[in-house]
Amino acid sequence: MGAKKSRIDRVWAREVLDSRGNPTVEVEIGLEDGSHGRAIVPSGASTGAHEAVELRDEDSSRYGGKGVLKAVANVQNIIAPAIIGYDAENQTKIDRILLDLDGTNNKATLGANALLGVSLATAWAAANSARIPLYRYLNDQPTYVLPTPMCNLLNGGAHATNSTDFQEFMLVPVGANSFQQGIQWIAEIYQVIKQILSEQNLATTVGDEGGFAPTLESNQAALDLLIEAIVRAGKKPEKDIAIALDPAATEIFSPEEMYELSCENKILTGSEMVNLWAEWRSLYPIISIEDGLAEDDWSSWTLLTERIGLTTQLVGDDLFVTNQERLKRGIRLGAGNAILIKPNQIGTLTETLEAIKMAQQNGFNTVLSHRSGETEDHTIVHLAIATSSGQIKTGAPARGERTAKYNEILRIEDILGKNALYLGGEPFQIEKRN
Ligand code: 2PG
Ligand code: MG
Repeated sequence: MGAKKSRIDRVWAREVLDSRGNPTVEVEIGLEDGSHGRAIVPSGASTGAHEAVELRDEDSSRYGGKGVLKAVANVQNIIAPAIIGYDAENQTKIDRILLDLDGTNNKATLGANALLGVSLATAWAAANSARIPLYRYLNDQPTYVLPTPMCNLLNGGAHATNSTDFQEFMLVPVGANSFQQGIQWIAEIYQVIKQILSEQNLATTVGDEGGFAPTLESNQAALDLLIEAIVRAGKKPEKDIAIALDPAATEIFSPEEMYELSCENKILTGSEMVNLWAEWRSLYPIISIEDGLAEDDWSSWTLLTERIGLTTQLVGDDLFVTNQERLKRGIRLGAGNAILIKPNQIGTLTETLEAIKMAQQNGFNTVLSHRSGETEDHTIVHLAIATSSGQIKTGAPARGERTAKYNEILRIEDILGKNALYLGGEPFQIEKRN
């Protein structure tokens, strides 16, 4: 224990609400010098089987069993006494204590929601104590790469009922000169999509991540709708705006190991899914496909990577779950070429940063990501910038919990001025590997 002013002297947790109206964990950490850090933990819907455990109360008398009072109590009764007195600047030590207290690989004892809230609030407290933004506290450099956003315009799958089988149809402002210009383009296209949907008498209601969720005749119709909107907004598909997908294929993978496209009445094998992605890739300006295959369908992942992996970013979300062991396996098998990074899939900031490092050292692209259940917390923005990830996935350019992230990037871009770099489509390029 150091004699520093950044010693932790208060740890508090409470139950707050996420964007779906479900409870989640908020943690506050106070330091001896009066500095303070706060973090709120997000929550997924299309969660991977290999993710760290999100501890829920399972008490049906509150929030349909989704309460997080046990996780809150774990922070206050078990974690707080163990970390009070330690220096918040020693993130790896704090995270080590958390891991040891939990004692499991999947954070089942205390809950990844309890651990992550403490881990991130510690980092915020330390950054606030140093009076610098979190991204600079994590990595002090003269210039920073702002993340190019993958913005979710059409929601389907587990994030919206009666919609497409595939979960996310996203747009990427690859040709913009700045983040500000990129997000402006996307927000303009968002309004155009709304207009097209009204003209066609389709629903303009939105899904969990703020994208529209119309009932369309096929999954491919969503791509055609995006292209029409890009063009109507006066932008060029591919050159200005590219498409990125997250079909979240684990969600449509049956126990018989088949992919069920119920909106089209089709059932496909792994290799037929690979063919579908290769075909779509040749017809549309798709630069990134996340979870195009299920979380344990490793052989199809390798096949897909061999087929289109040199020209297309193939992102493992449920496949890798921000977990270094699974990422190692992917690197070894040539399964995918990028990793989605969701801190709550693994549970601590240190492990999150290590997963990013491992990916980057092995030529895998890294994408910081929100969850479908989000809050005003914008920590992922700072992580994307600190790690030069160059990419972020954080939903539609609408709804407060999504714009909280975009607005934070706009703020940082404004403050950094010429020291903020926006690289457009460059971070999506695939590093040549032997
Ligand atoms: C995903 C995420 C976020 P969820 O699949 O990538 O978009 O969804 O948080 O529901 O897992
Ligand atoms: Mg995903």
